[in-house]
Amino acid sequence: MRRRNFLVAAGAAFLAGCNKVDESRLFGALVDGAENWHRGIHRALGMGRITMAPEYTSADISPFFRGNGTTQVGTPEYNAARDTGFVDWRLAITGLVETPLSLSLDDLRALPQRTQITRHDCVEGWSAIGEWTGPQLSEVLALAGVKSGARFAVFRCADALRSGPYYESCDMDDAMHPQTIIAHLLNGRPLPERNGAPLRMRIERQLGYKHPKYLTGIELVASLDGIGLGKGGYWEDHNGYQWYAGI
Ligand SMILES: Nc1nc2c(c(=O)[nH]1)N[C@H]1C(S)=C(S)[C@@H](COP(=O)(O)O)O[C@H]1N2
Ligand SMILES: [Mo]
Repeated sequence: MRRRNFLVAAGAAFLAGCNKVDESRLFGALVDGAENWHRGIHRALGMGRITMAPEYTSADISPFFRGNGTTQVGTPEYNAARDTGFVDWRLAITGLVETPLSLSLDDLRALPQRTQITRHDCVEGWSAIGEWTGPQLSEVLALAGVKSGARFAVFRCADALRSGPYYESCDMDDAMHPQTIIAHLLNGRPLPERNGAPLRMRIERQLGYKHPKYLTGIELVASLDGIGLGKGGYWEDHNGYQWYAGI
């Protein structure tokens, strides 16, 4: 929260010193509410598309990357998939794309890979540093071809919590960000089940709950209205978490 308050303060200072922003726009930003304010400032300061989340060295890697939320999926389908090394696992790319795709782990491993050592921050008050490897989401979306009108990427997961399967979403700035990857390795090894085997998103400019595990599908949509209860994610819908969780 201290960082967020700093961001808001820095944003206000930025706007105050910026004569391109007239007062009506400033007023608009203020009445849009704190979340849009946060998002707007984050983007205005160039912290969305352009800047990178900090990356660390191998010496910084946490000896144990804890699991949080679902740590065992527990369905017969998942257990069967896991026990056969996820050979039949498919990631569906659907929605506002020219060519819907159904990608195997081998398909994803054949794409150019990005490895990044980043810090994961959970709102529950813990952090861990890990090295993640996988293709950039932008690479996969380039294969599928993004249709005009796509504004959000929605992520579908294999685990069901109390109110149904986990899901999340991000805007196209985060979807196309170089550090947004579909990770299949943690610290050079296939993901442990607790950390989302076989695939999980890393959206490094966002808090922990924006990194969906046990990924089965990515859908590009024009609006989040029809997704879950309409707030764009499981915790947003069921626990009032903010959709824009930029750090
Ligand atoms: N499918 C799914 N993804 C999820 C969750 C979950 O319960 N299910 N929990 C989220 C939360 S709150 C956090 S902090 C991180 C935890 O990632 P980890 O288990 O690798 O530590 O995953 C996020 N992604
Ligand atoms: Mo979390």
